[in-house]
Amino acid sequence: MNTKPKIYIPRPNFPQVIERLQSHFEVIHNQADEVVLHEHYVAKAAQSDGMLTTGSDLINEALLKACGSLKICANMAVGFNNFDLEGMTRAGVLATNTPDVLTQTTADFGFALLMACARRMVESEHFLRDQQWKQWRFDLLAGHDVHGSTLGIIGMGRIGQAVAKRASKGFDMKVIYHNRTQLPAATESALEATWVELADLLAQSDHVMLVLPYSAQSHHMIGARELAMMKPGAHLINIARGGLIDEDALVDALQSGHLGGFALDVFEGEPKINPRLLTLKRVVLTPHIASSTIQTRLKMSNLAADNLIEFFAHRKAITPLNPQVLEP
Ligand code: 8YV
Repeated sequence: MNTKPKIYIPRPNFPQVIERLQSHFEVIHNQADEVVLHEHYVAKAAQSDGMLTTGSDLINEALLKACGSLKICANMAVGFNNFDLEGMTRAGVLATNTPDVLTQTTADFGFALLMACARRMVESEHFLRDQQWKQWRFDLLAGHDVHGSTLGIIGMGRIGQAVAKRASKGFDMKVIYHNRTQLPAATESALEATWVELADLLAQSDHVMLVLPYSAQSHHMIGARELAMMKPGAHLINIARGGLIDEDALVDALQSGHLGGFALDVFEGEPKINPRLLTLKRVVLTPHIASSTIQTRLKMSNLAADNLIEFFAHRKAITPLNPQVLEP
């Protein structure tokens, strides 16, 4: 008897994608959105041949050890810091992610956070709802211009470039960026973006946006020292991963009056939030939703599903992260 491969999906997902997967696989899913205790998660993964994971589902050495039949983890995310990629490769487990499909949506949201933060939109709404608006004032909730100002982008991959395009073409901003590798001259000129050293980027930018991958090397790359190097009154926006920033240093930099504000879509230890962040006014805090439009999340989910289907049907993948696993 031909048994179907087993796929474990630890978090709720689009019913139509689950249905698609059910026509190829035996699917163990959690549509009820029950909080999965770590040991149950490992136990279910251990019965599976493949998983459809999200950025919150850890695939580490211990899980790989316990899950001998696991052959593929298809992440519904472009980031994959939840994967021990080297461990997966050693264990012969294929890792895939969902690049491209979320680029524009995520860049839109980064820009929305930049505008909301610079123009103090969330704080203004609270002010109004709290019935504090008594009369017009010349400096009422005055923010900082976005158009014509300088945006510093740290990490110039697909999403960074999509943010740069919005900034230079749509808002006439000066765009500087810092990245391990400099973009080809033609791309730089099309984006009107200039590579600078990190220290120069921090010193010159009115707004700094983080769009780089998180790793042991980039952990807390923005700490007290880097924050002090930022222009007084500047804004910091993070749509990458929370662990890039030392959150306590960030709160200190705002409370001292050095920073003008910040906007975070990602947090270290999310969904738990550093309680100090919750007491601040000139900040915008959102629950990791930069890629969250129905259209884009559906594309991400289908791409993760396509990777699973392609792998079990043809031992191939559309967006593999460790393609060496597929080599004979
Ligand atoms: C996801 C993300 O929503 O793609 C990423 O790397 O951060 C987000 O788009 C999140 O990781 C859930 O998978």
